[in-house]
Amino acid sequence: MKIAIIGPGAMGLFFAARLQESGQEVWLLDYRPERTAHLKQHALRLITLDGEDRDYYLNVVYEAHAIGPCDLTLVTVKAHQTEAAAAQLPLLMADGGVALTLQNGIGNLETMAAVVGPERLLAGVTTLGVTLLEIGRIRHAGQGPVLIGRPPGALVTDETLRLIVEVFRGAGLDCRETADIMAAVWDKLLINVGINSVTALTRLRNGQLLIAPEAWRVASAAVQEAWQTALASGVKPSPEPLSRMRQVCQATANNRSSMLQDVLAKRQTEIDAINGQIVRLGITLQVATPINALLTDLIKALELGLVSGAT
Ligand code: KPL
Repeated sequence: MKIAIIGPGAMGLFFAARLQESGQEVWLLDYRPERTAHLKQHALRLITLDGEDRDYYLNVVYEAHAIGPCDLTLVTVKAHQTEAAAAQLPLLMADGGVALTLQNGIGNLETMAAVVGPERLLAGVTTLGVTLLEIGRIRHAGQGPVLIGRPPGALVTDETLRLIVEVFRGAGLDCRETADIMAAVWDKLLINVGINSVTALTRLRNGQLLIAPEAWRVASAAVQEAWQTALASGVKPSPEPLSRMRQVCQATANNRSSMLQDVLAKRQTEIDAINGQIVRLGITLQVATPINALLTDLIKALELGLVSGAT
């Protein structure tokens, strides 16, 4: 299968390495020329879960034209870069080709659908842990399934969906098809709503949220608001989001959330696609979301002082 991956962050690089290793033709599309040049000249180093170093020579390009039509296009950019990534889709998606978003937050599908329509889109969610150590160096930090499914409006056939799931499995990943991908997207969103902004503001690691009652209270209140918003919008996430958040904090105790990593690296965060989307939906659906509004404002204020240039 010919696969394009837009976004060589930690996840994009990880999927590129594993899919290429399993025999797929993989192309990475980068939007930063200096990083493209680095990745072209140097091998990607992946530190495996066992602490082993593995090197991969990847096909990295700066222009979608150089890739041409693909069977599958993975979108792994940060949420605020989705619009730019979506603009590349018409060049990358072959007739009958499919695009799969594996991103945090909500709103990414709508941005992609505005360019190529919803019919050939798939959504995915993963709790795989991958950390970007520096350009060209990533660490596989935790196992987790990759769930893939058809969002509303998608007309991707069963055969194509199964083939894509098999391609991920062929790369040694625990990939599963799910009938209600929007519930899975919201399950992850509810966790991110609670953990990401609060850890980014307090600089706590995920596990430390469990021993900081004030921080836990704020995170829980944000999740409760998001849960009400989900129900009002007709989505059916799994019950007991707070106990799931607790489990994720335990399972990833030593990790810094992706938003805390963004703040520490002075990068723009995904606050708009996470707590910000809850606030927007809350306004439309008349659900009060004051804690999410406050967290969004605080992170944006923090970004103003931190983000100095392009991310
Ligand atoms: O997805 C995550 C993130 O950091 O974005 C969690 C699940 C919170 C793990 O750190």
